[in-house]
Amino acid sequence: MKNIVILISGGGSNMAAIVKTAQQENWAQRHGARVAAVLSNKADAQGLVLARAQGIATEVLDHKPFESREAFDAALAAAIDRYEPALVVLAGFMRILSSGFVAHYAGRLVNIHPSLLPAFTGLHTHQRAIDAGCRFAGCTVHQVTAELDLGPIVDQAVVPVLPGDTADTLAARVLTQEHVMYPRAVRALLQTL
Ligand code: NHR
Ligand code: GAR
Repeated sequence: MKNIVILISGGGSNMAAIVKTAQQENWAQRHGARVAAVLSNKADAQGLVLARAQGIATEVLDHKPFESREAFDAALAAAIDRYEPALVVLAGFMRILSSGFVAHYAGRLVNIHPSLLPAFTGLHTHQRAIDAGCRFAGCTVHQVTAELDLGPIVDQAVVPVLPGDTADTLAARVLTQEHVMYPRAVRALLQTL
């Protein structure tokens, strides 16, 4: 079985979209793949509730008690590796990962980022796209490398920026596209692994 481990920090709607698609399309039978675990650095991440309700293993690893980023990343990698993952999926995971962590998962670590990369790497992408006067925004699935948000692009989706948009209304429009694109991208990646 190809195990997928998903890392979240918050709502987990992208994680839920992947889990739902995996069930609907019967990835276990058709692709020999399953979502084996959902890990969060936040104990109160809403996505954990959703994952538990689906019978998926969940773990919380709070980054705050660790004395360095590297120490947290080493503990996180140890937790992930217990599931022997074919693919590690960042879905609203909010901690920057050190180069050692990224190297350990080279070629099997992906992220979804809420902008049309390489525009607007980092945080607060929607407000920055509005402030820049962008007519279009969107989201990008990319391989994770040590360079933040600049790994090879796997797929993108575009949405219009509409008059009167706020960061929240634009984020909601982008998020609906994320939910379509990310399960599709994960399925395509699984077939290459
Ligand atoms: N790590 C590496 N090495 N490379 C990438 O491309 C990564 C990554 C870790 C996360 C997701 C990314 C996004 O899609 C991601 C891509 C968090 C931050 C951030 O500044 C930036 C980008 C992303 C995720 N995090 C702060 C930090 O100090 C904490 C912010 C918070 O807790 O709210 O880690 O946008
Ligand atoms: C998504 O829009 C995702 O692209 C973005 O956060 C949201 C998470 O939603 N990711 C980042 O900003 C990573 N820094 P979700 O938890 O409901 O999937």
